[in-house]
Amino acid sequence: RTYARSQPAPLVPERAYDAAFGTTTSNTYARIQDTSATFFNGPLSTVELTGGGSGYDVPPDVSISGGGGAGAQATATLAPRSVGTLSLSSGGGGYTSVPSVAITGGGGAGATATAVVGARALSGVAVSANGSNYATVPSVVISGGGGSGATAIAVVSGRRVTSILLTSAGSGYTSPPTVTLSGGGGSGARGTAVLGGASVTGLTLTAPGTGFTSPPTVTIVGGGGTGAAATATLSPAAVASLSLTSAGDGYTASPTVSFSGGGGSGATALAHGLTMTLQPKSIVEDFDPTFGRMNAMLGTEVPNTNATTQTSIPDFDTDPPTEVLRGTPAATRLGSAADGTQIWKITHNGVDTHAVHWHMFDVQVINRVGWDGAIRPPDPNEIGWKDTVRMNPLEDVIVALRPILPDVPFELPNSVRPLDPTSPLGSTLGFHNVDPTNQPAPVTNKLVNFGWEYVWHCHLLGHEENSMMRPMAVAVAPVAPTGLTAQVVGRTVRLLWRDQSINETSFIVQRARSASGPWATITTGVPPAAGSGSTVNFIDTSVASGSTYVYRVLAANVVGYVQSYAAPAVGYPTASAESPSSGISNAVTP
Ligand SMILES: [Cu+2]
Repeated sequence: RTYARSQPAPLVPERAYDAAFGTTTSNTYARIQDTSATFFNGPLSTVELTGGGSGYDVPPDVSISGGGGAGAQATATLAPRSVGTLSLSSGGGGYTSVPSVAITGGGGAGATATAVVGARALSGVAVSANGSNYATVPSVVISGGGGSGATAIAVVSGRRVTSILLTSAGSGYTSPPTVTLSGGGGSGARGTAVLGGASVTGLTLTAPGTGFTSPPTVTIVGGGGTGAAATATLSPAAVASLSLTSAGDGYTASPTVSFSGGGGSGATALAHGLTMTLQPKSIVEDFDPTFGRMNAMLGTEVPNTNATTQTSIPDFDTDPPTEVLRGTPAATRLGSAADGTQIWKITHNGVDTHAVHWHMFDVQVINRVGWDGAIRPPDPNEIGWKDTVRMNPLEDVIVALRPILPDVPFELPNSVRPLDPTSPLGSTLGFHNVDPTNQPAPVTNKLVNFGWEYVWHCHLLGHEENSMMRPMAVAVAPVAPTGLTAQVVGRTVRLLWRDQSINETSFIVQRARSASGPWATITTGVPPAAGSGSTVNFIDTSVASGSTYVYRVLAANVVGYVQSYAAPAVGYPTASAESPSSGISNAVTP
């Protein structure tokens, strides 16, 4: 136990390892049909909305608690919505006809509304006929038109009615009332009531529209008036999505995700830890065609195949590497999918038990699962880091593994060699010519970058000496380039930098409009320099005039058999490790 606790914690948390490593975890056994594994071992990877709930006016707050960790945060987004209500904030005035209502913006469309204009007062009474013979002022009666209270007096001059003065405007008129003049000894005078402007008293939503993510703008125009204004409120909605804004750390079990506020209820969610693909590998037992003896080989496995498709793809030791990894120094646990760790699911299509060994790897047995589906935890003597694991017939073994990168006081070069060192370059003899997806993919003997070249093999001599051994290519990040300068030359920008690495396979040039990014990759294909210390240049011809560009450069190390194939073949896998970026340099084009 003391020894175990001096080691890095298990890659994949599992109860069987708790006593040895002082951890408290739940099991993460892989089943026979699994193609990926999910577990909690630090940060969260995603939060999954399992129920949207209903009635939310604004996105609810999301809280993540428990599970042994802290710091994870998420935000909720509501589903696109309809307009629920319109609220008149000002009726304005002076409307002599019904104005139109426009509902715009907010990400949606299709919402329509009509305005309701209030009842009106009179603005005046016009004399439409003066009449004659008025000895005294006639009386004026205003009636009808739906309203009441309007009063007026007539003005007589030269025995004619020359004007009618409104003494009270009344209210509630929806159409012009009738004006009647009587008395005063004369006849023939007539008046016409003129309605005044009104305010908007209401809005009627005639279609709620769809797709609104924020309240749209309501505009009231026309109708002769001014000043009417309104706001829209969206209808309540369900939570439509969640975004993990901070992954937190320290989670060893699923935390609780809860929702509060926002006016609604019922939203539910699950937090997920890390999910990693199980890399399908196989042990195949064929027959040697020359001597008829059994010939065990390592290879890959096509997942989810059926009875009519071969599932195992055996590989010679000279076939292109199918085990390629990113090397990450000082990885202490499987905290992210990019830290160089892989999980292999090795299925054993045969009858012998093999002692399979990985050179320079930390290997953790997660579990075994028989072809009958029975899950078998690691044996007591398998708790801890291993580099050799027993492979039983008709059983899958699931292991997490990562390459050990020893600290060395100098940079190590890549292993670049012919696939088959016993054959001339250009030879096409002696390869299986099948890629890991089981598609034909012809191979030519050529120089291949194996990076830091490790192997895995059976430890039984009769097997390993008969090709039950495969190379593994580990990509180790180069040293970052230095001394980047960017210089405007004519209509281009010329970059110069100093190579500091002996294991780069290319340089990556990235460009941004400011030092804080975002960075766009201009090219991944600047050829490597010979040795380290030499100057490398690249000319960026895709620049506009009058612009500021910020540049940085990275060195990349790509391992594996690099070759493109026509679909459906996907070819052989490669892995890339990039250096940190160089310093930045600016150029301002004229
Ligand atoms: Cu063996």
